[in-house]
Amino acid sequence: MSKYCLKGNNVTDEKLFHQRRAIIKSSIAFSLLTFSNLVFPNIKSLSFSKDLKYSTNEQTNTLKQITSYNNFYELGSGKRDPMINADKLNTNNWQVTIDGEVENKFTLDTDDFTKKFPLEERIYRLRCVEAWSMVVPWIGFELNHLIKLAKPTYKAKYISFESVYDPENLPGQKRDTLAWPYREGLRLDEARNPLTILSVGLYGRVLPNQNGSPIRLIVPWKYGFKSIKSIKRISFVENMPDTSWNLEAPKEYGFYSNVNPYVSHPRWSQKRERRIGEFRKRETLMYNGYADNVAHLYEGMDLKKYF
Ligand SMILES: Nc1nc2c(c(=O)[nH]1)N[C@H]1C(S)=C(S)[C@@H](COP(=O)(O)O)O[C@H]1N2
Ligand SMILES: [Mo]
Repeated sequence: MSKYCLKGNNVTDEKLFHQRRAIIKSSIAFSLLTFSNLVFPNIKSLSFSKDLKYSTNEQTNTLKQITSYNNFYELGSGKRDPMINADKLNTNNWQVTIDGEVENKFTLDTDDFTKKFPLEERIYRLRCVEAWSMVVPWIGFELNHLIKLAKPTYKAKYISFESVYDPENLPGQKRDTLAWPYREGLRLDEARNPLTILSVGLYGRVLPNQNGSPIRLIVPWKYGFKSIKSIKRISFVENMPDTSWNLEAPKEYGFYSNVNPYVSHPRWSQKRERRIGEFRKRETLMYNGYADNVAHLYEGMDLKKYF
């Protein structure tokens, strides 16, 4: 038995234990099975360069932490639901539509993500509005590359993003827990900032379903909910778009949602956060530590009003 053998893991969740037992039983070469093979059913690895300019050198969270403690309401509202229901997300023949106020409307399929854009590994902190955080080695490309292909017209001031809508298969969409499909938005200059990426993988492989396969946004200076998963449509628009969390609770979730330890959520403080895997809390940093890159975007704005 190698140290990677599943039997060696101290799994506490019983359902998970039985799922794994089933997988072990059905596997011929079970002694070679690793956690990574479980999480990445599509073992396709990606080729990418390592970014040093924007990546943090903090310790990354483990693959297990990154794929078993998630928010993905389409797959359920519990932190383990996205992992348990991961196979309910069908990513076959995926297409993303790019439309709205642009000179070039187009669609991208999954192969285009890796063929049309230079992939980089970006190690970013992700700070959830619920006051926990993780460090993830994302693989992706700058959203600005896609924006340049689309050529926004002078009318385009914002970008609106829409996730998958598939209530037949996605358990969370059978109820109206949120305004489906999940929607998010950015101001065009925020979208063009080099920190903003579209991610197609993590830890060197294509994205696990629970992390928003096949393509999701990452905006590291904003609360995690802005980083919309499993994107189907990217529209360039003139007016500030609706976002699912703002529609749900406008007093709690504003359009900007920049990480800000000085503006509390109405129900809790944002001063500190728990890094998943750690016990002692960390101080939350302004703009999640990316102030040098993004503070200029909000100069002169009242951040209490535009939260
Ligand atoms: N479509 C969609 N995207 C989503 C969510 C969601 O429920 N649906 N949850 C958001 C929230 S609240 C967070 S914190 C991050 C979590 O990303 P992760 O699970 O990859 O860490 O995804 C965001 N993107
Ligand atoms: Mo979140």
